[in-house]
Amino acid sequence: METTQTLTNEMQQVLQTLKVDSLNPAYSTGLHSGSATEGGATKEIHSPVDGALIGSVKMADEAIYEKVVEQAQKGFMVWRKMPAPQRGEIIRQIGLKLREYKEPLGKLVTYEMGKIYQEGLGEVQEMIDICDLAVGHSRQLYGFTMHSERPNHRMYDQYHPMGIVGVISAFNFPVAVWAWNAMIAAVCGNVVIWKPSEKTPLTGIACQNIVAEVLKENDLPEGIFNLVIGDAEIGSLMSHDRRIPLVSATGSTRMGKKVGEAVGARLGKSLLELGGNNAIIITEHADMEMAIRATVFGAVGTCGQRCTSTRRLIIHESRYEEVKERLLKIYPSLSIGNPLDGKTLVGPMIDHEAVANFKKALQNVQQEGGKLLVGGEVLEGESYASGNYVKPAIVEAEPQYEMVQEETFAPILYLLKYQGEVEEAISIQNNVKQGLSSAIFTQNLLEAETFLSYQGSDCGIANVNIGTSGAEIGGAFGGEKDTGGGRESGSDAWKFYMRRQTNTINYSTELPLAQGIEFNI
Ligand code: UN1
Repeated sequence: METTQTLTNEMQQVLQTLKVDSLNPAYSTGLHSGSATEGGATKEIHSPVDGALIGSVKMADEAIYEKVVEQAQKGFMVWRKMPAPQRGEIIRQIGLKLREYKEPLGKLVTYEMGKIYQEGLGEVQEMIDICDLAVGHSRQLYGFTMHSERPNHRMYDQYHPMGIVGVISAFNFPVAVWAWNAMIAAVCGNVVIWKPSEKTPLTGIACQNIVAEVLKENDLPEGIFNLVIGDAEIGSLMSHDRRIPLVSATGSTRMGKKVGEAVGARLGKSLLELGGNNAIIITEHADMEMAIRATVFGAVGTCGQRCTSTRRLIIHESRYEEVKERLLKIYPSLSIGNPLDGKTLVGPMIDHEAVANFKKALQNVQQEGGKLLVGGEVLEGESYASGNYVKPAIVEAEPQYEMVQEETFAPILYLLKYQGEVEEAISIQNNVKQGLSSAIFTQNLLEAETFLSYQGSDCGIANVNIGTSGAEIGGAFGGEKDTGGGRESGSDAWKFYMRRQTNTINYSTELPLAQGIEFNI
């Protein structure tokens, strides 16, 4: 971002409240004992909102990374000894602290990432919600008891902490996705090393400070939650590091494959939440009002930069013209601009590279035969000086187009037509490499249940009369195929963060063998 403005008073205040003194390299690595001479290159962070320089961070090098891992190992020795309900108490306090800081943190998310303030607040709320869920888990890390086939034997399974959990997160949910992983991992007795996106490290520093306050108030070591700001090199060190038994990574399929391969090669565990190519099906029995609202939120919310964003709209031919007409009325009236302004619905994209990808995808799809119906322009003028503001686009396309098959992380909605029964729409929806989120709008029970059945959507998330984005934290979140197969957040996702052990205890004076085997010596 070439346009560097000075920080507004409001933002200076926010940074102060969150104690984000990013120019202090110690904070940038999460090591409060660090010194200014340590670390690699310095990276400037500019806001996508106005191009202003928000701060500079030191990128970690291998030496810093080593220090962070050592710190985490020490933290684990303390943390794993605490009974889970006591760990839950610490997470309860983190949830309270997040409530206190909800507004400044939400604002910083908006300013550093570009999503509208309502969504920035929503993201912090997601963190608070996951803390509450983790507190509940702290007394419910249940295993089963089984009946042994041998007399006077007892059998059960239990869950133990694993050690260090590595979290690699993306720019688009700079804080919530860390919290999903970190709070669940921590309540299970693990410590966390977090590598936030290098595009949004300042919100990472803010979270680190919030958590550090709670740890300090409870006389706990800071190595329980660790931060390491670095580039792909650090991600690679984490993926190859046997001291990190579980790496959870969110981002592109390309990145996830690298992480998965490296972690798999050492037979570690990886939890991958990667690209989506999410579709909404609008059937002939849809409530159009609801379908349109969900579509617009899904397609332009977060400027099309959610992994759950709606990218494809699969419409029954009988409703196609109606949908098109309604969308073409709404799109030109979307307020695009400063995401801190309460009236704005669409903020900027994260950076110039994202804008270039948006333009390129539109160019490519038109070459394939797609028809651009609305949007696609990059906005110019003083209010858009960062150069990151675009008009969300709608393109009439065919399901098999290369661009339609790909995830472009941008506000582009492809309109696709289907004929006949709902099975036809489901087949179009499933016929992509990704498998994260999906939705159907219908008032017809048969269509809805078919969509949810084994022959329905092949995605990790399948919704009826709800859009593709905006999942609650209570469910397990993730998807199939190129989305990576991981599940994080709610339901029983916590089990993946623990080491499972089966225990059999013999309280007899005999030593019977299972399966009735006789072995007399
Ligand atoms: C993401 O985009 O990586 O379901 C996560 C949603 C949000 C999370 C998205 N709760 O849209």
